[in-house]
Amino acid sequence: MSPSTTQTPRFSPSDTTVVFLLGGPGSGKGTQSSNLVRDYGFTHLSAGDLLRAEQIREGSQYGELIKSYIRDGKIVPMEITVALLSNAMAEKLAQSPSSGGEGKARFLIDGFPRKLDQAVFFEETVCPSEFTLFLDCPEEVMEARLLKRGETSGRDDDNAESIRKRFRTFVETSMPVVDEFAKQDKVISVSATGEVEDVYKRIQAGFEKRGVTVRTSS
Ligand code: UP5
Ligand code: MG
Repeated sequence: MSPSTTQTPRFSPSDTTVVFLLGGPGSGKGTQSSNLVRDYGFTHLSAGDLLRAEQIREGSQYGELIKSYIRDGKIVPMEITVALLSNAMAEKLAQSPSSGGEGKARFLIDGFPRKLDQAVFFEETVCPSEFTLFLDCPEEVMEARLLKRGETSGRDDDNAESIRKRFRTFVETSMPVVDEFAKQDKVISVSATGEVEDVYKRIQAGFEKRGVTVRTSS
């Protein structure tokens, strides 16, 4: 995104790599993240997981708000999500500072940004992204996966009604983020149907093309 202000981001892309991982609900973001953490040394930050943790954190002033937004498949106000992500990044960097160059810290931000203004705000205030990995998956495949997961997940939004709302939000609000990054030639788009391992092979091929090197320890 082109910056609209001269604000300096909290983390510099010269020692921190940020990759966004986007895709519809149930496209396999969480599943493929585990593979990417193992083979590329990413620190995985799922915006949805951070919000769900904040929702149940004792003393959080946002618990009820997050709960109702997630159940309705709506996007939580970005100040909350960006603060959670930015603080999680700072925490990780405090534990293991980036050594720059080949040892540059790598963050895989799963399920964020979900709206164009979030992308702009994050890149201006937190860290510009290197690229976006997009998992492209038809709704009927995602729906079947989510309904199956809903039998055991306990997630408030894994029911037919919430899934429908999540799909609508994704198409209307989140897909424009992917389209915008694609215009900037910053998207690796991968078909997310078929076996988990086959999807992962496509991701690896995309990463190789882009010159992302394998790294086994984070
Ligand atoms: N599965 C995965 N890959 C498979 C494959 N190839 N073949 C067969 N099965 C496969 O996978 C979903 C299910 O499918 C699992 O059971 C898996 O085993 C199986 P998963 O990897 O969990 O998919 P993922 O894309 O991560 O699905 P998720 O449900 O997490 O996606 P959402 O984008 O809906 O969820 P998220 O947690 O990111 O967001 C939830 C809500 O939080 C949003 O709707 C929104 O209300 C809120 N939110 C914000 O407001 N702001 C944010 O920035 C982020 C979230
Ligand atoms: Mg997920």
